[in-house]
Amino acid sequence: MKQGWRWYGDADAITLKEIRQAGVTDVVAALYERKPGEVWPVAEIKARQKKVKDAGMTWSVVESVPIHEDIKKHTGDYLKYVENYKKTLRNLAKCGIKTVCYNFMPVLDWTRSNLEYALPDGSTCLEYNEYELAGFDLFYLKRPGAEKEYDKKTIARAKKTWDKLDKKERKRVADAVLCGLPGTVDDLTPEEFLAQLKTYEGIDDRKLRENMYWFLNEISPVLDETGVNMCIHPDDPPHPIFGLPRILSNAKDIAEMYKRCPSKHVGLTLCTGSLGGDPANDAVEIMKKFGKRVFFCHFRNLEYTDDKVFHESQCHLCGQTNIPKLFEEFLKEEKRRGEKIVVRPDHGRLMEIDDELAKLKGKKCYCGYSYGGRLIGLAELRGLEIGLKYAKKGL
Ligand code: DNO
Repeated sequence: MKQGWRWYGDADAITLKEIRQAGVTDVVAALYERKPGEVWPVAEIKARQKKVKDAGMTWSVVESVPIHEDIKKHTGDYLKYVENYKKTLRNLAKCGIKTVCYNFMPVLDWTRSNLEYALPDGSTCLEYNEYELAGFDLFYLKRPGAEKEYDKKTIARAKKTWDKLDKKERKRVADAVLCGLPGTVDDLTPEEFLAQLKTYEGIDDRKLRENMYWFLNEISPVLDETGVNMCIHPDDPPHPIFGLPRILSNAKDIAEMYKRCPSKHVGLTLCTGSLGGDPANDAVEIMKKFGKRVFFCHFRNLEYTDDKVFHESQCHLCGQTNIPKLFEEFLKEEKRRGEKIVVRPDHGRLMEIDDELAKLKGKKCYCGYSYGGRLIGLAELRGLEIGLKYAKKGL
């Protein structure tokens, strides 16, 4: 694997020097200051690239070039935004950056209910509790029509869960959804969120899929011409939320996308944590079946504490997904291709060392993007790779 690490630019509490000392060769970054739909100018890409290069690493993966909501909805100025997207892809290719991660989740990016779930050792991680989310939807947001989308059992459990939360805890859930996570384009008030959800009325699962396939086929000639690989990030959680369709959640969705978008440059970011949000997903099988078009990987793991309630694991290798088995498949694919693939340790626990660093620097790291937790995650992955190669010379 190529050892990757997500860097949030100058705003990031973690410096490039610290990243390099973690063993990283490949930085995953974006022009965060550019809004969805804008063209990324070559000069700005080059400036960011130079910073990474001067620190002894390569900026090889973009995460993300966000897709404008008009493209997802196929309305408004979508044609202009698609042309802009193509220009950005060409500009990135001119600079030699040929791996682009993105997602096609409407309105929200990844979603959690608790950003500070405490583990027994006092470190914290991110948690997803379906019942807290449903409680927020039904009793706080009071989204019109929401009660029709949950079954009776879920509503009863969501009510029980929500009734138990005090005011502060309810706000914790609301903030986590509306403004807590990196990737979220804009922080939203409940009113703004409801208004955005309304703009998706009439866009059902099938329509959103067709819009995505249209977009990918529209940019495919540029991908074929430049060699840029587009790798979609799976939905997180991998099922519809707040009445919004989610269309890249499992093997069936990936198969349909591959079939409908035949360019070999239309591929996948294999994110084990996102896929693990549905226990029916088997990431090892997904790697086996779709590996040829996996261009980038996020490795992490989940632990379930209840039905539909999970948090990120203490160890990147242990939990819901069999990462060692998956890594074997990953190494086979690298061997087949004759090329290494960038992997980044996705998310990490917030540890004592991170609190100390934040005090020293006066800068907090982004949720999930701590130094301590990811340092351990990357070291575990590195150890696994060396161990597997040592044990199986054939890999
Ligand atoms: C969360 C990330 C996502 C991801 C985007 C890609 O940690 O994996 O925010 O970057 O969905 O577009």
